[in-house]
Amino acid sequence: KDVIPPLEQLMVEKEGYLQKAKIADGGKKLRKNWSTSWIVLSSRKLEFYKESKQQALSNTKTGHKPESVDLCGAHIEWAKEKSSRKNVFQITTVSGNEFLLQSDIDFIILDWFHAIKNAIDRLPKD
Ligand code: I3P
Repeated sequence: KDVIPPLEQLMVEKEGYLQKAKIADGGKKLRKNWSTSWIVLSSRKLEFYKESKQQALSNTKTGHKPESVDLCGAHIEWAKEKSSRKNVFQITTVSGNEFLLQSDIDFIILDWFHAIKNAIDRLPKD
């Protein structure tokens, strides 16, 4: 019998591990706390999983949901001044959530920056 994957999985554009810190929620500043996150980019959203991909997949089956970020109207910019780390960019959502993403490996962070920027630029602004 064929297994039909959920539509979201068919639209995945990029996935991988990055360092992530959420620094604001609904405009309210949060204490910065870096952690490794499994990140999945599809056409209009980013999903952050706290766990490994394997763990994330099995958790999805049990109804556990990742943090989901709506890219419609979102902003992305390099954020050198927001961290002592290298290769940091920030995503700001319409709802006022702010995330920093980081990798020590230059080409990895560049690929992610351009993939997310392209996704945002293709979407309607509101
Ligand atoms: C923070 C922690 C972060 C650091 C942040 C510190 O301390 O060391 O790693 O951010 O710097 O405040 P704590 O764990 O006590 O909250 P970077 O690694 O991005 O520099 P910041 O306050 O200058 O953002």
